[in-house]
Amino acid sequence: MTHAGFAAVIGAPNAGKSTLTNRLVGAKVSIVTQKVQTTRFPVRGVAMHGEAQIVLVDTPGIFQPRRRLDRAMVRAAWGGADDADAIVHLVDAAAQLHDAPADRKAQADVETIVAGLKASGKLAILAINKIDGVKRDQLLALSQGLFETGVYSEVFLISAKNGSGVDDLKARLAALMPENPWFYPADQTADLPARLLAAEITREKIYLRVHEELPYSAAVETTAFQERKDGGVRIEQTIYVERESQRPIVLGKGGQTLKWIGQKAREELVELFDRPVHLFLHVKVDERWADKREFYGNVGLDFEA
Ligand SMILES: Nc1nc2c(ncn2[C@@H]2O[C@H](COP(=O)(O)OP(=O)(O)OP(=O)(O)O)[C@@H](O)[C@H]2O)c(=O)[nH]1
Ligand SMILES: [Mg+2]
Repeated sequence: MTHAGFAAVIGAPNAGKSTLTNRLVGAKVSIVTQKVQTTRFPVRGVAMHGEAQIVLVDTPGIFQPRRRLDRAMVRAAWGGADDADAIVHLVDAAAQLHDAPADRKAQADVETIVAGLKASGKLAILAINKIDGVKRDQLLALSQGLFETGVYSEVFLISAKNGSGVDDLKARLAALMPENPWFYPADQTADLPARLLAAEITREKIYLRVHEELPYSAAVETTAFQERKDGGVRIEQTIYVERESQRPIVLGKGGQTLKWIGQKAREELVELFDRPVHLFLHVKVDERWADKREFYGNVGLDFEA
């Protein structure tokens, strides 16, 4: 008898949700950077465990929204949890134990999530992440404190980065999947359309390269995706930034930064699509890209959230 279901991974920005999703799937399905609010819309990844198929739903971080895009992201994250057979609340252990401004923000976000879970009446699995960076004895107090909120059925201590504890979590998720035929072929790992996946990969390289200078204000759109006669693919993408002053940041001196971004993205795309890729990047300034309806529809976000 086969089992299949959805497991949503929710948590504060930067908790490691995408890293965990990729680790559970065993392939890169969602982009990862050191920046908060990297994931902008729910991304599915398919993990197999024996006869069980676990469709992971990596979600945007849940935080105090200010702009339209923020609200849509947070709405989408809770939506992912609503529809799931299992919810994993991923908590960054280090952020809970430290006291920098970013850590305090993360702590407030965790409180909001606990309150949201309480209101939903659903029990979640608490997964305390990044245990590679904290002392063992601190973890005990942390997990006890969180468990006492009453919104969790169980606790796992994991490191999404080095894999510690992740197999146990995977086995548990598999056991929670209801009887169902598989939703995806057993060898499929991702379900984002190629154009969107290609745009995400370029966005990841932008963040990795210019994360300090560029806040959350870049978007990437694939404008052309053409199969070529030689078996390769020609991809054209537009990088949107919000201010004229950000264009030179993305371009870099003599175009060096954009060149690096293009090279790194192309290397990954070649591997992903397993054929030659010709990638062309353009930079456009559009103050209002984050307020355009099409952008939301294209990635499955609710414009009116
Ligand atoms: N030390 C350590 N770092 C981790 C671990 N898991 C993730 N990270 C790092 O944490 C950062 C954020 O990881 P992501 O997977 O992008 O986090 P996220 O929760 O998806 O973030 P958003 O999409 O922005 O909400 C990256 O720099 C990861 O390498 C872990 O187990 N240990
Ligand atoms: Mg993410």
